[in-house]
Amino acid sequence: MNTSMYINGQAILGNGNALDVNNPATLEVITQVYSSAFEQLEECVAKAKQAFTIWKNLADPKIVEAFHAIAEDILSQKEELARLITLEQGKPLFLAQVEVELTVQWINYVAGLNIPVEHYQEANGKKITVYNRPLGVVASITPWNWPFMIAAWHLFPALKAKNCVINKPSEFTPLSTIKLIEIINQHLPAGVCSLILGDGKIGHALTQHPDIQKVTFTGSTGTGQKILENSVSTLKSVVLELGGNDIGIVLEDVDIDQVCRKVFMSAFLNAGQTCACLKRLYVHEKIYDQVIRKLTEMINSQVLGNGLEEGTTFGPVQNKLQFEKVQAFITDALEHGATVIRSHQLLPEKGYFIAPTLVVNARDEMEVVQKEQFGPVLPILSFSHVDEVIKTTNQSEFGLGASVWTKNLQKAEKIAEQIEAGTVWINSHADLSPEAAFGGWKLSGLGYSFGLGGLLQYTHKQSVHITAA
Ligand code: TXE
Repeated sequence: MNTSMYINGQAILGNGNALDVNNPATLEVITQVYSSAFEQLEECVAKAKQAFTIWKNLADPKIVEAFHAIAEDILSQKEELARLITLEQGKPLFLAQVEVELTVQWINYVAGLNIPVEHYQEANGKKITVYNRPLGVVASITPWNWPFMIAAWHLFPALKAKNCVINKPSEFTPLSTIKLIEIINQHLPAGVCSLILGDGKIGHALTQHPDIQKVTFTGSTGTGQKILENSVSTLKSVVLELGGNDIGIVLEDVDIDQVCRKVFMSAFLNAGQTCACLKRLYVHEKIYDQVIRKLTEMINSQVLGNGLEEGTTFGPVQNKLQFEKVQAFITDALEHGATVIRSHQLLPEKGYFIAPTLVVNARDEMEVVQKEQFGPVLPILSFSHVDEVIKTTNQSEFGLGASVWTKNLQKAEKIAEQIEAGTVWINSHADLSPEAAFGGWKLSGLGYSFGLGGLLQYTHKQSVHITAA
């Protein structure tokens, strides 16, 4: 199993301390990876800086060709990659396969984007051309929930804009990212895409480095704030995709069965460990009981287990900290008088398994409603007037996403307009598109990913004013 970091295109082992990589479904140690030593980080940045002098001048068709070749290689290794994702992350194999497929879709989409050039002509004859130039070396810090796909979300736009990139994956799930960087390095020049390994300490050193021009980060709000603080002395720009507490608002006119199926998927996708998951559900009081009944059926139909075993539909939570955090939310809700409905499946003996859980009669002041649970627990509240729910939505410190569920699309669009969040879905949730801007308002983030706007986050503007001599 490859446990190397990548400096200047070379696979080498870290000189720092050894970190266990665990299988969250069995608690077995899969392997150990060695953290990068600080001298290795220095070397990595220096080599990336050197590689940038060549990469920034490469013709775009060559980059496009390389991206398509990388995408093909990934697709041809889909099974092996998906198994690796399941092994370290815990999600069922079919979902890990989807993660690989979506990654390929995203890479091909980014390959097709063109960086625009603007032209202006002034009355006095002066011409102005506005370019989007690459930044230099970009640092990417990725989390453990969708380790393979989120790494690609960071790397490919930055590379397409002709930057060099250094990624640091989560210490909990480095293996699939190592494989991704290995494949990328088979197609790109040395030093263009590098990898360092380790925990937050090496992440901190990377994001603080004076030769890093930009940091792209997906993870917790607290770490995002530290990265932002780190960017001040060198005025680095940042893209921060942070936590959320996405609301779903279900109006009384919906087809309950259909909506519950989709709500279930959007709330419990990846055992609820997705920033854009639906995290609290507000249901009109007239259909509240019916929705609870249907969602109870849905949680009871899940097959919990090791994602590598056939038939598993629901995996464990990825790590111990997250496991304890989610359990604490359930305890708090019970202590505050909520009714908790857990799927009636027996839990596997080992592993960070939490049965999919509904918190019924939840109230706004409960922690599981106020905070991001990032796990398989959905609080469900009832409402009588939608205006109250819009007010509650906007009181949140987060502003990542929200959804409105109704047959009345006109009404839904009016509600969307009032919601303070980067994305509002109508009759779906968490279904992202490579074309549409994705980013959070308030404590959910800074900057945007995806689409041309996401690509341009990895560029500087340069205006060239040309006056005839
Ligand atoms: O995230 P961290 P954690 C949320 C979710 C979860 C919580 C905590 O609510 O419960 O965050 O998860 C690296 N400088 N999300 O503690 O610490 C770290 O090594 C630079 C939302 O695991 O933010 C890892 O690579 N880097 C989310 C990455 O940051 C540092 C996905 C993320 O870890 C660092 C995951 C530092 N000082 C959790 N400290 C989403 N938005 O999708 C840590 N890291």
